[in-house]
Amino acid sequence: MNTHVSCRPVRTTCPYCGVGCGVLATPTADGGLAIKGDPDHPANFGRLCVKGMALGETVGPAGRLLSPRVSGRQVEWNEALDLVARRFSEAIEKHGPDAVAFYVSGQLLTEDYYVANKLMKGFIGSANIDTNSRLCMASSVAGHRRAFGSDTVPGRYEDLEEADCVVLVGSNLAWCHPVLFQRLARAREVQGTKVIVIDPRRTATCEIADLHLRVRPGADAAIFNLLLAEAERRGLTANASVDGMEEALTTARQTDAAMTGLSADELDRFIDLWCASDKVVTVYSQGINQSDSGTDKVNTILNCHMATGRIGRPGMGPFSVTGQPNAMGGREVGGLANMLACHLDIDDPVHRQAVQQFWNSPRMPHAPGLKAVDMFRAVEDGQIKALWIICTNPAMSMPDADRVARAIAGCDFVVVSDIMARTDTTRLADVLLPATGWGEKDGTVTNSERRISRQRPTLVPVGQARHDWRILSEVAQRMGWHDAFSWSHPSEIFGEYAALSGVAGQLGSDFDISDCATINRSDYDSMTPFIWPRAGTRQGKRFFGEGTYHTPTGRGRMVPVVPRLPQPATTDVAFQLNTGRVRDHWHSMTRTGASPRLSRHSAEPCLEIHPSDAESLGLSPASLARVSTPRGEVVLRILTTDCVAPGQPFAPIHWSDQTASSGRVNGLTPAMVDHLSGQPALKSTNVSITAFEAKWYGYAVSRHSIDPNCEYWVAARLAGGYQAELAGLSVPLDWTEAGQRLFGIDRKPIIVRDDKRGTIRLAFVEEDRLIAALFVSADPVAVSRSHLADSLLKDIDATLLAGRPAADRQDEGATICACTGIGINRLIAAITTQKLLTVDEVGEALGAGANCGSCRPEIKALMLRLLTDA
Ligand SMILES: Nc1nc2c(c(=O)[nH]1)N[C@H]1C(S)=C(S)[C@@H](COP(=O)(O)OP(=O)(O)OC[C@H]3O[C@@H](n4cnc5c(=O)[nH]c(N)nc54)[C@H](O)[C@@H]3O)O[C@H]1N2
Ligand SMILES: Nc1nc2c(c(=O)[nH]1)N[C@H]1C(S)=C(S)[C@@H](COP(=O)(O)OP(=O)(O)OC[C@H]3O[C@@H](n4cnc5c(=O)[nH]c(N)nc54)[C@H](O)[C@@H]3O)O[C@H]1N2
Ligand code: SF4
Ligand SMILES: [Mo]
Repeated sequence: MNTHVSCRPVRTTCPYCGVGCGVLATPTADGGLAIKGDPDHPANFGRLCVKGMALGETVGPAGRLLSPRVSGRQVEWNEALDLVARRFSEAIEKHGPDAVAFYVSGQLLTEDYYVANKLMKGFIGSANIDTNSRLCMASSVAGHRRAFGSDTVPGRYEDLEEADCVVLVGSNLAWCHPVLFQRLARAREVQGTKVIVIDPRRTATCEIADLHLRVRPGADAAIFNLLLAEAERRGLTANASVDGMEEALTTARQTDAAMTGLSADELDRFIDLWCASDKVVTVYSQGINQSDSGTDKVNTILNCHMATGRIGRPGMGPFSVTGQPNAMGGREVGGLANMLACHLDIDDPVHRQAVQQFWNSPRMPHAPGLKAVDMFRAVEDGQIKALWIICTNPAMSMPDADRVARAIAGCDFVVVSDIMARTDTTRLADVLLPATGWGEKDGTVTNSERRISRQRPTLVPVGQARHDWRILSEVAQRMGWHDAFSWSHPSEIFGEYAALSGVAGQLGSDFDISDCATINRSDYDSMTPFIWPRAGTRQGKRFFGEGTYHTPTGRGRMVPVVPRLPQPATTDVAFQLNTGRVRDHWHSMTRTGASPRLSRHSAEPCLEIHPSDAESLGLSPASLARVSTPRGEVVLRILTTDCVAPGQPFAPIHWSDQTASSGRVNGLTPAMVDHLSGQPALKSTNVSITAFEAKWYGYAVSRHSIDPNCEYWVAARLAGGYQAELAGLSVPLDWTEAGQRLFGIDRKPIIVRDDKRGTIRLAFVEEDRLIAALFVSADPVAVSRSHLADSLLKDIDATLLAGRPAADRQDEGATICACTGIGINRLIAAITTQKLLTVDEVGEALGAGANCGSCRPEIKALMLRLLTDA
């Protein structure tokens, strides 16, 4: 169990999304953490979303990797580190520096990232270090560099509050950047900001939209081309400080509006609103970046802002919001295979030499290294002999993930550093190294608005876990580079990095934080969040507002873009599968999956599909479907909804082999990339869908973990236990035995059969307490999940086998407010009987939506639905 470092609240930063909220974490007597938003942090001013609020539930020792392992055997650190250093050195000696690779993560701290980059680029002498940001931010990076001459995000959060119009394109801000969304929603309430959402799906973000454009998937570039041409016609581009305007305009004028799938009226409204608002911010995210023409799409957005001068001043600008807590820090520190540290250019010999000199390093690569998709291809081809994966789970998050998993499994030597013992990737490692996790780690991160904040430790590392920077340094030292990796505290690494940024600044880089170069440990410890460049330093406060860019001419570069649509679906593969995130889970769920609170909102991977598609496929709601491509297959629960358009189903990315029998959607996606950025197209995969012919469906709850061995299962945490959704292709001969095996229990269950309805219910009871229960039915099991979950905590009552609460007890239904556990049924009852009219009134009456606010868009949508149904 974790023990305390201190009992006072510690100021730290949330480890999830790129909003980068400040957190006050106070160790509790039971070794956990009490969590509150930091009222003084300028990203969130005290607010936290439900994921941040639940951090205390995710820091326990359960499932953590506690000691180094070699081929599954627990070993001492020295043995593991010696082995890693030796195998990397041998591979380099025999096959050259490009025979090894690091695949790292935007969830590393800047200090970790700096050390990994220094080791690979400066000392091993290869640029084969790439990061999961390739799957996330690479198209934005490439677009920025083309347009601005540097990867600089000019926006700030307050711009969303100061704008007259905010466009959210390919961004589900309500679920993926919830606190920033709340800031926007508040500004809209106060000053009537116009909000436009461009997304083929109707998402929770649309709850605050004045206009929702259901763009044809992939057609965004066409919209921004049409906008550019019209802005010019209206005389808005007269004072642009750009090169290449004519070419961009000529191409833009040729755009066929029909391509967007939108009506002339919708397009007019969008263009009118955008052109009428001097202060306009265009926020974009994965619906733009994750495309095989993502960089071009980014540039169509940047074109509009640069051409109209709507950039770099309060309330205006293009704003690529970063996904991971340190996606931005990783870009600054040069974590991508085609970048050097501090926004320097790996293709520029002067830059390379300056960095080499600063590092006093033996060698430097002369060219960019392998980008993620190519890196795993090189692993597959046997070109990479030693691979180190740190803080990311590529066997589930890379496109064509099964192929990536096979490539990793076939690699000569694979090291994985993770905080958890079992993930889809750790199971493929030769050497497993236990890293410290959030709450234990110590360093800095940069959020979407370029604000550098501290993550501070509150807990003592579990087991033998070590910091990622330290593990990397210890390997580097064993490879013979003692002095260059001899830090004893992250403040020393940060200081060195800041000093390097001064060298970069001399070469014209905008990333210059050299005022921190002499930082000492106590200043580092008391560092308050700051946006670079700091006011008063050489660079001033805002980028590009004066019309000066980082290009050789000092003018912005417009890029002509011919919009391209993804490959259309065919009769064989009739559906374009969209993928993305759910509200309360984070990526492969290694952390959020541990929290009962976060597991309530979506406990199962669902295929959101239009009712007309489901009907034509003969799929009834809540049944199961096989979704397949030539690469693989997943089985998902059918959720019929008109939030998705016909032909465009949506599936979440979060389920891995650890949490579901076959929920890993990247088994389906192709490794097709944008040729400029190397970012894969993860948002549109042509798939076919057929019924999964389940002979039985089951739902299980248990105080102890559940061990399913049927064809379909999805497991989740509950308060006080576990649950599993189940289904099988053949019916077990003996349900008692099947139940006993499922729960690992020998005793006999109470069994209730209803042959007419085809249902069987088993309850395992111990001294009047429910230990486990299994509900089986020929159709999707219709029992109240929330009631059964609650009954785990309470004494069994006679209603249990009915699977729903007694008449005098409320059945919550699906959880909406994860903080209070309030479900849809209680909300409906309260809204209708108490005649509640606003989300705030619901908050006052029930408490729902009044805490972290993550569920406010859903409560609002529910109220609207009740109003229209009434
Ligand atoms: N709850 C939660 N929050 C997260 C994360 C998480 O795992 N869980 N992860 C974080 C990370 S790393 C990232 S990168 C961000 C991602 O944040 P977002 O990019 O906002 O999230 P996604 O759900 O991936 O996709 C956004 C939207 O793009 C839409 N889209 C798909 N195709 C198109 C298209 O052709 N055009 C347009 N305009 N839209 C399209 C999808 O329908 C989806 O609603 O979220 C961060 N925040
Ligand atoms: N189809 C589809 N695929 C996608 C996306 C999509 O929208 N659609 N989105 C893509 C995007 S934007 C992203 S960012 C990726 C994310 O994909 P991944 O980065 O692969 O997902 P995570 O689950 O966050 O993996 C992080 C791993 O690091 C471990 N970890 C956590 N903290 C630490 C630490 O401090 N140190 C170490 N060493 N390990 C730690 C966790 O246990 C976990 O195993 O997925 C991408 N894949
Ligand atoms: S919005 Fe939520 S997940 Fe993102 S940093 Fe803030 S609390 Fe964490
Ligand atoms: Mo991401």
